[in-house]
Amino acid sequence: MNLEKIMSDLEKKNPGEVEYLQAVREVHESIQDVYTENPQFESANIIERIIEPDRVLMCKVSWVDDSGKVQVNRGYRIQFNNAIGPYKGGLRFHPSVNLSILKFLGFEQIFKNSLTTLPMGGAKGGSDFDPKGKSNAEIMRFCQAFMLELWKLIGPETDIPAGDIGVGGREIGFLYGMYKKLARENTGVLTGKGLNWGGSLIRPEATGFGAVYFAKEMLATKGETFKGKTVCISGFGNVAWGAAIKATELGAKVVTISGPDGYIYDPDGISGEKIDYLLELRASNQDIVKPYSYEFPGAQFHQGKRPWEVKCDIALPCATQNELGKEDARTLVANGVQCVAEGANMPSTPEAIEIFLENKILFAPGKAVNAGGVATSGLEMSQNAMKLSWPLKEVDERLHHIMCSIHEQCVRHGKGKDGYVNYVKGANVAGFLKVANAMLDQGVI
Ligand code: NDP
Ligand code: 2IT
Repeated sequence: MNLEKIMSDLEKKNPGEVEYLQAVREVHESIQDVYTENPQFESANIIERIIEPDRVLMCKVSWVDDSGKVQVNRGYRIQFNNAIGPYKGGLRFHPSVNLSILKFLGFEQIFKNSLTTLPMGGAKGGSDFDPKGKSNAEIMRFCQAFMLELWKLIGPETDIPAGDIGVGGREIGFLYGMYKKLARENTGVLTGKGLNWGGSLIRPEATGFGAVYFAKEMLATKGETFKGKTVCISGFGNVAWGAAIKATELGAKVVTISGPDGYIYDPDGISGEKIDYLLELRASNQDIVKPYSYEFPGAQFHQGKRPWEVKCDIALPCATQNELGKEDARTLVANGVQCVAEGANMPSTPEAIEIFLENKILFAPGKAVNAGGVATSGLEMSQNAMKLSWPLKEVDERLHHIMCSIHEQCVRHGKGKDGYVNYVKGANVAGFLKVANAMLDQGVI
């Protein structure tokens, strides 16, 4: 495989799609050896086939705001690869959403879903719609308008969307309501549904819980645990709050959370009623970072800064892509960080990852660490297919078991001669092999 030729061809075809090219390069660098060891991949041109999405929907979404004005957004669904199961992946609503960001997320999702041990292919979608400051009625009208396009492409055995940035239980509800009406069926077409209408226990907190279960396994390779450790978390959304709760439960102290405008440092720890307070603000569409510092006077708000300057043992980036750069990585290492586990998708830049690996820090990528979210979506699909719901303990145990199994796969494929586990390589190789072999089995389609 000629990596540079593949990358330059890809760049010509997808000019300026920096996030997508970044994600593809990382996977390709990791799989060089297995690609050479398995000439059947080259003969079947697996690389060229895996980096091209099966299809891309890009559509206009028109809706009417509360003042009666017509608004126009762009909607997308990228069905990337369904070699091992129906397309599966979240929807992101954020003004920054574009084709490059969704293609990187869809591409990553292929390997993440493969790691979960469940039969799910990779997809992603969303819109440049900004939910910030919108009323419930506006969010409902937008979701309904988006579903008018989306429903033709998705289905419980075809493509199953879920949440991501800007999409939680409320948005899934509005999307589901419209799908149900159009398709005339009550099925598990979306995951992250409400508990009363087909949702699974633990799904809301699954990504954060799973991330901490994974980090717990990483620490255990060094005989360490969460107990008594200081944890820095970025963001405070779907992923971050579950991570904060579980890390605290395991005896750690979470001292930061963040938003786009800065971060909060609370030396007393962010737990219990403080998390309840943050969740209430979040549910009412309000800014959460600044009000927190007024409500809890021991806490400090650092405008325009990222939490990585705070001394910690464990860092859990849980906000967005490329939010942790080279200088942040240097600072974390200088401050003695032991473990960096990515709750978000691709939050560390390639330069930051290089610094973690050079310094032999326990570092694991999003596609392994945050796979608990989509894995629990897979468990929601199983429950929907069986038309029953599992108790909390059962879902949590299954999630825990899946995260341990992902960790094992990363160690199996990522452990070097010196005993250091390169989780980036391990996750990419393990995720890739399963999909590549399935593609070989199924012929050229
Ligand atoms: P949410 O929208 O619930 O939360 C995102 C958080 O990050 C919010 O606190 C948000 O602040 C903050 N944030 C968003 N954009 C930026 C930015 N540009 N700079 C700084 N902070 C920012 O999203 P999720 O928690 O669902 O997603 C977070 C990450 O986790 C994403 O990378 C997503 O792809 C990934 N992920 C999500 C899963 C899920 O199940 N939801 C599963 C696996 C991965 P504010 O709200 O103030 O804008
Ligand atoms: O990035 C992700 O894995 C998600 N946003 C969750 C996807 C899902 O289908 O649950």
